[in-house]
Amino acid sequence: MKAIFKRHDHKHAPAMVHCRGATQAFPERFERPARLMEGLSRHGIEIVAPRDFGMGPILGVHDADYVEFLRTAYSDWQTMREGGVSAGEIVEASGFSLRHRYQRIPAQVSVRADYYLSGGWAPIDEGTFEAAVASAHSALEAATVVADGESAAYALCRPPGHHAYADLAGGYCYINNAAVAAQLLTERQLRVSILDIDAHHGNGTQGIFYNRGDVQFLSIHADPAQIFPFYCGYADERGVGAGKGANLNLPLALGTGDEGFRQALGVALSSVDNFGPDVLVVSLGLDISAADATRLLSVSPEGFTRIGAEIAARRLPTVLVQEGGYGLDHLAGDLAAFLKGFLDAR
Ligand code: Q9C
Ligand code: ZN
Repeated sequence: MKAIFKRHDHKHAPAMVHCRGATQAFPERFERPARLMEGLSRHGIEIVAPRDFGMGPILGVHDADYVEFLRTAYSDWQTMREGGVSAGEIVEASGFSLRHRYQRIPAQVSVRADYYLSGGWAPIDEGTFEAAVASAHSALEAATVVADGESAAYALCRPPGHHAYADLAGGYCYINNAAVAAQLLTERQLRVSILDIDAHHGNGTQGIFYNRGDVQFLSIHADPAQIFPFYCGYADERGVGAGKGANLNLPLALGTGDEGFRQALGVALSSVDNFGPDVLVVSLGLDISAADATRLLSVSPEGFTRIGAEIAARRLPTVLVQEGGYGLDHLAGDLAAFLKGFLDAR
């Protein structure tokens, strides 16, 4: 199995964000890829750079006005007249926007930031757009090599993607890497299931495919009534129109450990069996770890190995897409533990 990562020197690395009047540290850190690469190296996995897929496949999932905002927001923000910001300041949502029956999205970058950035956890700095595009290209490369016949590939995506909707950033996510990969696969006439095992509900991915029957979305996550993204991720969200029945949420009580997670995984994987996909895309969040600072769920290293093995036992061509996981000290060990199960069972 190959891993895909675009080494880059751009700095998508906001230090602090402002949220509800408080200044807080940004947990999705620049150092994460090095820790994840350490996990890959424990299995001797080769890391290659993605091809340049340009913007075409990204615009197959995201709205053009949203992508244009991401591209221009930082430089516009430095020169905006209405906000009185100082040079070098990052772009953040601070006010409100209307998403019901709106008619216009005016040009002021501050107004657009409120519209396109959901809350305080999707700041844009000088390197954000370049990093998000590179991250999506890694997912596209992994999807391409699997569509071309490899049995699996791992995309080391940073920033993560599963909270990004077609026209809305949030939760450290700007471009939805798993969705962009899945869309490429559907264009190769493949039926896709996306299994999201990040600790947070994959609301962006759900939103992108909610009315589609060619992509199934399944998410196991900590109870959204308690944690981000709050507004969706509940069990009664089953899809609409052609997508009716192709969306499955399995929320878990905060603190759920190996056994509870494995039960939910069994339910999700039987649903995958029923759907009968050609390819599986896994949104692989390591923030389900018992060692993660977020302390949402409590999966042990042995639990990760088991999860990897049960996913691999489906014998489906599989695209692994990195999502969350924030404790720098456990990322290598938990990724290596997942891959041990995943690689041994193939
Ligand atoms: N004290 C992913 O795991 N909540 N995103 C921030 C920090 C936002 C998580 C609270 C969580 C977003 C990809
Ligand atoms: Zn998460």
